[in-house]
Amino acid sequence: MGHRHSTPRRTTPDSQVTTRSSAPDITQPGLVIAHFGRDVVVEDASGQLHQCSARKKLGRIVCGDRVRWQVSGPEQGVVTALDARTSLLARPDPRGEERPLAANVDQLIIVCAPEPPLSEALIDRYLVVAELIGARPLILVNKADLLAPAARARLEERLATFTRLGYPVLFTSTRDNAQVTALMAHTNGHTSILVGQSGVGKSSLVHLLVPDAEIRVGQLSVASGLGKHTTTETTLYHLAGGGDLIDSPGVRDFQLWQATTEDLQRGFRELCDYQGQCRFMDCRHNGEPGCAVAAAVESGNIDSRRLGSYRTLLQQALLRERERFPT
Ligand SMILES: Nc1nc2c(ncn2[C@@H]2O[C@H](COP(=O)(O)OP(=O)(O)OP(=O)(O)O)[C@@H](O)[C@H]2O)c(=O)[nH]1
Ligand SMILES: [Mg+2]
Ligand SMILES: [Zn+2]
Repeated sequence: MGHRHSTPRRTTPDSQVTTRSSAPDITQPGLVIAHFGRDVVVEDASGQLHQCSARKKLGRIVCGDRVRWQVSGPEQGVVTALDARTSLLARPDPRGEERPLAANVDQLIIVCAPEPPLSEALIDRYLVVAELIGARPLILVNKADLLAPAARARLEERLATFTRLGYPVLFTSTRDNAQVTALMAHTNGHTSILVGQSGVGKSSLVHLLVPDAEIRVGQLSVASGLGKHTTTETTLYHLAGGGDLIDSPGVRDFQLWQATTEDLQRGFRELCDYQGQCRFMDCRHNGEPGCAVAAAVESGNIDSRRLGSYRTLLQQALLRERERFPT
């Protein structure tokens, strides 16, 4: 593949291209704060945004990626290299193909609310993803202001299984500053992504946690040339207290189209404790005789709803494996 240097230098006298930090052909480090197909918005070391195209061989570059890039015009550039990722969060498109969504995330904030109705099965699926990419999960119940005490107690009871498994559960309301401050203690110093159904309040939380979010959105729409920016795209913001927060567009449903049976056994944390204790070495905890997990459900050590959720996902994974390797 031939090299393509010698980006034409603009000759306009007032052009920014001649300043040192934006001199062409000098590779600089950058952080991807938004992506639109093959185009990305890269933030340079001084916080300036540049719309960049990415070389095809680099694959899909996403929000949170650290890259090397070069100026190719005023506020424009080309990404030339992609740094190694510590994690990659992907989400299947409607055809079941994985699309990377965000990179280098260390905390997955699973946002739920009383409205739209909360789904434990959806939380289970997000928890599997968090376990698999090695991100710390945080279950957030937003719009807590809508909950009367009795309804709140019922919801806490429904979520107690997650707490018992060691997953933090936090109630918040964007109508209550103290609760937003409590959330900051969890986000400071981390690269977190907010995920969950549409309308649970992810973007509203971002606007409270990131005071200059509005300004950022304005800069981003200028840099991307796409006009008014909406949460149809994933966007990274810097937190005042250190760390980053990524807002992602809401989902109606989130399926684990690529998870293997092994992934599921790793993704359901409580199953790992029974590894090697079943009669069969390759027990899938799906009704086999002498299954230690089934015994743990009987004795109340494993939640039967969680096992049911695991088995539903297992059936889907087995079906896919059969389709892929027909006998
Ligand atoms: N009562 C109440 N309403 C809230 C709260 N947080 C957000 N809302 C409202 O919920 C609606 C949806 O909020 P968004 O922040 O747009 O939700 P989102 O999760 O970003 O939705 P998508 O971008 O579609 O995924 C808005 O009308 C908010 O004002 C809250 O804590 N309490
Ligand atoms: Mg939103
Ligand atoms: Zn078993």
